[in-house]
Amino acid sequence: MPEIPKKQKAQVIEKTGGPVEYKEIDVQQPGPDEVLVNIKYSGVCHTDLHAVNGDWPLPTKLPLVGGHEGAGIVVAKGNLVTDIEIGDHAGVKWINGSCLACSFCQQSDEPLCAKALLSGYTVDGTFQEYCIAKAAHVARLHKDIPLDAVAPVLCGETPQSLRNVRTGCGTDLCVAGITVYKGLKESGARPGQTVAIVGAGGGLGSLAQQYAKAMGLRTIAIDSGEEKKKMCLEQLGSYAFVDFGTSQNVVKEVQEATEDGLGPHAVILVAVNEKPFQQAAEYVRPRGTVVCIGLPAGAYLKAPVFESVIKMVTIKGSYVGNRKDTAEALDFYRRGLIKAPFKTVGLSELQKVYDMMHEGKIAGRYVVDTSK
Ligand code: 8ID
Ligand code: ZN
Ligand code: ZN
Repeated sequence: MPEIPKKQKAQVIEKTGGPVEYKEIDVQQPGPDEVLVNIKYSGVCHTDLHAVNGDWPLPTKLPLVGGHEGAGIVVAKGNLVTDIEIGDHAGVKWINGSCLACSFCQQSDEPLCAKALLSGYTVDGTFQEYCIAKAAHVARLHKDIPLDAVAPVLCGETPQSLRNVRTGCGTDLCVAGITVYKGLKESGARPGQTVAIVGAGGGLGSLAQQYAKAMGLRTIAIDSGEEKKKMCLEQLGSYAFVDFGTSQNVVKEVQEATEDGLGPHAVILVAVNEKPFQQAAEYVRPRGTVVCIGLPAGAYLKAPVFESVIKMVTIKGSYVGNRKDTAEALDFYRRGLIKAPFKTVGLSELQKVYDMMHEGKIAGRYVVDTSK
């Protein structure tokens, strides 16, 4: 049996608006249907920053330990848990648990469950060394996804350490991949078709390009700045980049980037800004689908009725993924198809990551090492 300490380090939000505080808290015991996961690495998602800022019309628990993209090792389990063992590798994701009995859960739409527990939002999440999750919902990470081998080059505590880049995909990142994989499936785009990824330079966007490529889709990346452009075109497989910061006409440029000028077959919106949500229906191809995933604060969808009707456009939301989507998304990673750039820092440096994220300065994803 692994030794479980009574105390651990965690990043805690005491009040909405932050800041996060790096401090010592108690390690919790798992309930009968739960596991305790020793989190090794956790991805930092813009959702975590929305939680700190209180951006959404859904209150968080307080005090709160954020984080929902954690990868680690099961160290304890409740007596009802039979299909996951101590020592198994597991991922703690946004849907921490659900009732498994309501009409949505029965049909594998557990993200829609009214009783769903949300990691790092309504229950404590992965920005701590030991995290609790419902056993039914933890992602099963195959042992041939070695947690240590995906561990990025360990960094010091100086700001320079924030520049250590490693390309690959930690298991933590693949937990983030579920959302974009699901969104691509929801788009209905078929191999050979073109998908615009809006917010392509961010965490979800960079994974979306890799999943799209693995699914046989062609991608147009939309974001801003030279660093993100280079990453999208040279590392992530997009064949075109539209810079929303310098473009005189994003709608026109996106359409012109498609072979026949009619626009992409689908649009995956992962930006944290309202404007692109209002442009997508204009440049999507007739019969095309706009999939909304990003959750900018207080934003509204707006689309021209005339064009949406005569182009027969579909506009829909997509919210994380179910347990099967999780297993499928992880399988893409296991087969070596998903490589998105990320940088690793200690959990103690989380506030710095949030500050950079707030300024839109992060190309790809940051991952925190809970031991530092
Ligand atoms: O299930 C879901 N629907 C789900 C799951 C996980 C995350 C939704 N999300 C939401 C997050 O809460 C967040 O609102 O997806 C959004 C994106 O999360 P992220 O990828 O973690 O954010 P990021 O790394 O900050 O990337 C956002 C990118 O958007 C770009 C930025 O430059 C950045 O690279 N962007 C912005 I801000 N405005 C843009 C614009 N007008 C834009 N890109 C294109 N056009
Ligand atoms: Zn996330
Ligand atoms: Zn339910």
